[in-house]
Amino acid sequence: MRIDILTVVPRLLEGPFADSIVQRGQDKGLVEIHVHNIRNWSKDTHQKVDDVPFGGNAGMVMTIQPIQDAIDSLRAERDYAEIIYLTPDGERLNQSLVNTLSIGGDLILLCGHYKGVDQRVRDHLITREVSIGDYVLSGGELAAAVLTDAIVRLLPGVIGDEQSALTDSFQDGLLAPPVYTRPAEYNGWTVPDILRSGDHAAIQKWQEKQAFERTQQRRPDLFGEDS
Ligand code: 6GU
Repeated sequence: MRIDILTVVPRLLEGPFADSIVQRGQDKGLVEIHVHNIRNWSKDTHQKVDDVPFGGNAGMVMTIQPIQDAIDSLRAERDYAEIIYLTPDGERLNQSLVNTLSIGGDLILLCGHYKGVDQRVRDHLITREVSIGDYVLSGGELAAAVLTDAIVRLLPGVIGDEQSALTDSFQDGLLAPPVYTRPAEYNGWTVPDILRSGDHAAIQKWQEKQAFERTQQRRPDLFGEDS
C-alpha cells in the first residue's frame, strides 16, 4: 500500500512515521508513506499556496492550483482508491472506516491548513472527507497521522500475531478487556486469579465478559452502532 500526504507543513509529519509500528511497516516494504510539500507545485513567484477569502472573512484559504497539480502529478503515476481531505466537518473516523480503507488501495491524504481549502477542491478533486473527532485541530496533519497509523497497523504482516489487530478495542465492536503482567502482586495489588489458572477456556470467557461489561459501562453507544 502507498499513502501520499499533501501538506504545507511537512515537518509536522516527520515524527509520527519514523518509529514503532509504522516504521516497521515501511522497513518491511508493506507500506510506503510519502509526505509532499504542496508549495513545491505552486506556480506563484513566491510559492504562495493561499489567498484571502472571497466574501472578506478572517483567515486565508488554500488555493486550487498547487493542490490540483500535486494530485494530478500523483495520479499520473498510479491509481488511487480515495483522495481524502482531512477536515473537522468530514465523516467521523471509526474502526469500520479504517478497516475499509486498509483494504481499498493507495490513498492520497490532503491536509488543510489556515481556514481550509477552496470549496472547489472539495467539490471536484476529493472523493472522501474524514474527521477524527468533534474538536478542532490547527490543521489536518495530525489527523492524517492518526488515520495513517490506524490503517498501517492493519496491513498484513505489519504487526505480529502476538499483538494481533483482531484483539484490539473496537475490532469486534467491544472495548478490549483489562490486561496484566508480572509481578502477580505489587503493593498488595493482585492479578485476578483466573488469569493465572492456566484454564484457557475459562480465561477467554472471563475476558469476553470483561470486554462486554467495560463496553456497557464506558461506551454503551457502541452497542447501537455497526462496526
Ligand atoms: Cl481532520 N482536521 C482538523 N483541522 N481538525 C480536526 C479534524 C481534522 N478532525 C477533528 N478535528
